[in-house]
Amino acid sequence: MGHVTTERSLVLVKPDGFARGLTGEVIRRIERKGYRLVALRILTPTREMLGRHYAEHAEKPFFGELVDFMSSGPVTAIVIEGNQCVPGFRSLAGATDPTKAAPGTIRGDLGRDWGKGSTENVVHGSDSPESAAREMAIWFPDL
Ligand code: DAT
Ligand code: MG
Repeated sequence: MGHVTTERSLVLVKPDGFARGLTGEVIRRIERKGYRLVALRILTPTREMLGRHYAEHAEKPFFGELVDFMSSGPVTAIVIEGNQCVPGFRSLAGATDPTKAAPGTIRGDLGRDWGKGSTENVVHGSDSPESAAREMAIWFPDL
């Protein structure tokens, strides 16, 4: 009965997507897919928040550049809801590298390499329900 279990995912329209005016386009795709918006806020994340959000990548060579980029301007943080929306949004988002992401996906249609490889890739989506719960506590502590 797994498919009757509603779940939530944490989506971010990253600073590149926000600055390019793509928040509405990302929300449009989420809503057309049939997922429900639960919460939404615009904020410039602190490095402390990003250290928690990207804790799994703290030792990666790209971590410093990732935090610099993610703290460079406003993001739109969104909680979405719907059966299997965690893998469903990952599918909408496409592959991490926007150069390789398939056409039809958010990253494939709206993203590209602007000189920083995979760093600027328009959106974030939780990779598991457990990650979603952990991330929602960072971005929506009152939810
Ligand atoms: P995803 O966002 O698809 O879940 P991830 O969790 O592996 O990807 O990495 C988190 C973010 O870090 C990703 O959205 C962009 C950045 N990133 C990942 N791999 C990278 C790389 N090799 N070089 C530069 N940035 C990278
Ligand atoms: Mg990830």
